[in-house]
Parts: sequence; structure tokens; C-alpha cells
Amino acid sequence: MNNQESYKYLYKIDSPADIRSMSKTELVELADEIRKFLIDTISQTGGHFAGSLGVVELTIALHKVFDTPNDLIVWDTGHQAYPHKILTGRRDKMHTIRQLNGLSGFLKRNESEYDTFGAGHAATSLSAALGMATAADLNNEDKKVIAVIGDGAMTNGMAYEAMNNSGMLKKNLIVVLNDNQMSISPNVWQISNYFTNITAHPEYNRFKGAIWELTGKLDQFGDRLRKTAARLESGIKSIITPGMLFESLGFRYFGPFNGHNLPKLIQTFENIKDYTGPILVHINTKKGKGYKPAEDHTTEFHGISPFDKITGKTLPKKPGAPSYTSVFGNTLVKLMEQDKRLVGITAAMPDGTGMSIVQKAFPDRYFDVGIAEEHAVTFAAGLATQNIKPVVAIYSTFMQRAIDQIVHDIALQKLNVILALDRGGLVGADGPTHHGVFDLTYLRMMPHMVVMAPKDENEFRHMLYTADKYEEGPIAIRYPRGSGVGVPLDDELHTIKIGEAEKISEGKDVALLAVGLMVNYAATAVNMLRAENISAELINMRFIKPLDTETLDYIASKFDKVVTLEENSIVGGFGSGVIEYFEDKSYKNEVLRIGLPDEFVEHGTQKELHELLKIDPQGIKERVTSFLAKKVSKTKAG
Ligand SMILES: Cc1ncc(C[n+]2csc(CCOP(=O)(O)OP(=O)(O)O)c2C)c(N)n1
Repeated sequence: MNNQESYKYLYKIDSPADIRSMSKTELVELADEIRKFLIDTISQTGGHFAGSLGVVELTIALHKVFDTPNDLIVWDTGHQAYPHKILTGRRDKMHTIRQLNGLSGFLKRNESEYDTFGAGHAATSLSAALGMATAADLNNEDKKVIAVIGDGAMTNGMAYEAMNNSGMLKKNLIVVLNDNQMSISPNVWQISNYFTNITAHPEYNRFKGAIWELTGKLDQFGDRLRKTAARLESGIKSIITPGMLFESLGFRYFGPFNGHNLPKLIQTFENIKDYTGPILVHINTKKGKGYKPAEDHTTEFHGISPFDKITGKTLPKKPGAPSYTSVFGNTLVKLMEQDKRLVGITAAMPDGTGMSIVQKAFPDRYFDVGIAEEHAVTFAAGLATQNIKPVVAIYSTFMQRAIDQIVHDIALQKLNVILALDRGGLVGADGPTHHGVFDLTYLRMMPHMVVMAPKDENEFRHMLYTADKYEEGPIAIRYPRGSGVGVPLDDELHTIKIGEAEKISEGKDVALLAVGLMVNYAATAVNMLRAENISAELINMRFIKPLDTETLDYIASKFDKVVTLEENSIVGGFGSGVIEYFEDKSYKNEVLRIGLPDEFVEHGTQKELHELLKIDPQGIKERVTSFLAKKVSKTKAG
């Protein structure tokens, strides 16, 4: 894919040890080569791009100065770690990134010894790094631990919990704040203004460094003097910087530095690497650095499908059904026109969730709270106590962050909050950190919760309308990543009776009870089964909670064998709900649960994964056929 001859250094680097002997001038050239390589490769594969372009110099500087893998670099979220992968022996596999059996798009402990901590969700790096620094002490090991966190991830509470704890523990921890003033979308938070306002003040930092060194040398008085110096320093710093946030939390602050000045970065890390205690190095970088289209359109290039590297344009999409995300945004705007109580909340994903459509239509009724899913949910709960009807749109995987808030703040108090869980089910290339395969399980366990999953984009719109009209407590809708199935959209919206299933087709040999996307797959499987003279009845259950027990009673009386289908873990999901109900009623039907296995599913396209896991129409047909062929009778264990 890449012409090796056009690279002077890159193909000589198989591990970070190879860059440690290189001069700063050579490393600057290497940085250019890494960018060229990234542009060549990711334009063909697609992937997380702009963030990686922004940390090329940082990655080189860290691997040059620190003794990785003995020293530990913890990248937050992991979407910006492509240069790290390139320098740590994975250059020649980069063309496989995010593809089935290829490199992960994030960090993975089992992919490389340089990947110290797996991630995909934001703001875990500081806690994990503090754990590692503490373990180094406990194990009597000499290790530096460096966490790299973005300004977007710093909108998440976990970062502050970790900083607070770091200040208490006083472990040797270096935090690099990679400040590009962007999350995926522009950063919305108050504290980003704080970063921007921090004045670069070399005299101040030099003065501070000198005092610190001097007081450290005066053994017996050093500690007292240091405390006095620290007080003096606070006084001075509060005059020349707008706040003392990091220092108040117990970090020594250095910066801000130009994160693209490689020699200066190397020098900075050389200077601070042996300092003790928590240190924060603040660098300014440009997301998309070095590739104009990505610099100009950072949001689009955060994660991108294959593109033309000359024009920066992505390959044209085949015209097709609208995405669930856009149907969500457009329908919500329509509902908001009628119902003035409705407001929209996103946790730093306005484009990803379709909330940007709401933002344009109703800027005053739209809230981007930052990467703060827990807060988003409790914020919604607060709004709901005052007769506002919040719609919280969060990807299923990120909603995992807010399980307690849903239980404690919303469900327990029976507040009228609408939860819109986008990317429910397997998401494809982002892999196990991002698959939304537990939501039916974790939502189903909560009292007062209503949980729906639409079979197509039209039903989705009616479910949103139903949620708006529902006044009995929380109601959740989970829907898949990607396009709808291409059905016409009704103009008039109507409510769906809570807990009412829909019969799709009549049959006599076996019942298929499906939710969400699986209704469609099952419908195709029903046709395939018919060709083999198997007559299957298909029910679109629509509600995971409450279950349509009338329909379940009817199914249990009509069929010996029942199949449940869901794109969720089979542990505790929709199928488990059906089995629990049958058990409670002492029904003796045989039940086959088709869903996702009790393991983390790797990355690949959605289609590949569906096939692999036999939840595609063909797989369903095969599994139903062998289920019917099997003579099973329920017996006591043993
Ligand atoms: C808990 C969680 N919520 C949302 C996301 C989606 N997400 C991935 S990267 C990102 C922005 C991160 O911004 P920043 O930390 O500044 O890193 P940058 O991309 O600017 O390098 C977001 C919101 C996530 N990964 N994890």
C-alpha cells in the first residue's frame, strides 16, 4: 500500500528503541513521514484520523524520552493512538485497522505490550495511570507513568476524581493534557476557556522551577521552605493565570507548550521526567495537523470513512434509507414543535446522535453537557422534576456509564425522562468497547422502566411519539447504528399501546419472537424456512419491558417450541425475560434464545459479525431448523 522507498526513516523503526538514537532533526523528518503514512493508509481504510494527526510529535517525544514499555504510557480513549501503533511494531498491519481480524482501532492489552490499558470510553486514563503508579510503588519498581488526556475527556468527572486522588496519594504521575480545543465537535465546556486563558509565562515557570530545585537541596529546611515557596508561588500564579485548578488539586503545572514543536517537547519531557509527585504538562495541538481538509473539518475527520487523499472528500454514499440517527433528530424536532416541554440533551455527541438537528431548530432547548453521561442523566432528572420533558440521546455503550443515575435518579423517582439509546446492538468497526449489547439487560432490570426497540424507522417515529405522550415514568428506546430498512414514513404519528406486540406472520410449527433489527432478519428467515416446509409464526414484540404477556400466553399455548431473537447479550436480555415469564407460569415450552454470546465481540463490519455469530437470516434459519430437529424434553438436572 505504501511505497517504502519514499520513506527515509519510517521503515527502519520496528520499536521505540529505534528512535531513541535518532537526532531531533531526524525525528522532525520522521514526524512528517508518519503523517504521510497516516494519510496514505487511513484514506484507504477509514478510521480515527484527526486526533492521531494532532499527536504525532507528542507520540515521538514520549517514546523517545521515556523507556517504554517499562515506562507506561496510558492514552485516554485510544482513538488518537495510531502513531503509537505505528511506532510500536504495528506499522505493517495498519492497513488492517478496524477490519475483521485486523488491528483494533483502539488500544488493546492483548495486541501489544505497549498498550498498557485498553480503552474506547473517555476519561479512564488518569485513574488507570494512578493505579499503575501506585502499583509501581507497592512493587518497588522504577517506572514512569504518563497519562495523555484530551481537553474533551477533561469534561468528564472521572478525570477530576482521579486528579483529586492523585493529589492525595502524591505518586509520581505525569499527565499530559492534549489541548486541541476540540472534542469530536467543538468543546462546549466552561473549563476549556480556562485552558485557553492560561497564559504562557516562561519567566514564571523558570522562577518556579528554580525555587523548587533550590528548596529540594536544603535537606532539613527543604520541606518547610517548599511549603512557603508553594504559598508564594500560588500568590504569584494567581496574578498571572486565571485560576489554580490543577495546582489546587496537587499537580505541578507546566505549560502551555506548542505540541508540534518536537525538539521543545523532547526537552520538556527530559526536564520533568525525574520530578516527583503529580505533574501536569499542558500542550496545545491542532487536531488534523498537517492535512488541510482535516484541519478545516475536524469533526468530519475525527472518525472518517475512506476518502480521496487529494480532495479530502469521502467516497459517495449509495443512496438509501435514512439513518436511524437522522430519523431521530428530525422526528424529535417535529415533536418539539408540538410539545413545548421537550428538550434535547447530548453528551458531546451532537452529530453522532442527531441532536445537532435539534440544536439548529431549538438552540434554547438543546443542551450539550460534555462527555458527561452520568451528569446528562441526572441533569435530565432534575429537569423532569419541574415539568420539563428531557430526551437524553446517548449511544447505548456510553449509557453504561450512567446506570446508577438511571436507577437512582430517574427510575426510583418515576420521572418522565425519555432515553434514546442510539447504536444499540453491534456497531461494527469500533468493536467491543463500543458495541451496545447490554442495554436491554441493564434497562430491563429496573422497576418502572419501559423499554422499546423498533423494527424499522417508521415504527421508531411512532415510538418516539409514544414516549412523548407517556406520562408514567421513564421510557427508553434503543435502535441500531446505520440506515433504516427503507420503509415509507407515515405523516401522522400515533401512540403504540405500552406493552403491545405485533403479529407479523402466522405459522404453525414454531414461534419466533423478535425485537428491533432482528424482526427484519427473522422475517427473511421465515421465508427461507417456508422454502423448507417449516411454517414459522413471527411476532414483533416491540416492548422488552413490559412484555406482552397476553401474546406470550397465546404463543405458549399454541407452540411447543419458541425462539427469541435480539441483538443483545443473551444474558439477562429479552429472551431471559420470556424464559422468566414462562417459568413463573410453569409453562413447559422449549425456548431457544438467539442473541449475542456471553463474550466480548470483536470488531468487523456489522454484516460480518452478524454472519459470524449466526444472527443473520441464514444463521437464524439454520439454528431454527436444528432446534426443531432436536428432540428435547425438559428433565431434571443430573
Ligand atoms: C464515555 C464516552 N463518551 C463519549 C465518547 C465519544 N468520544 C470519543 S472521542 C471523543 C472526543 C474526545 O475529545 P478529546 O478528549 O479532546 O480528544 P481529541 O479527539 O480531541 O484528541 C468523544 C466524545 C467516548 N469515547 N466515551
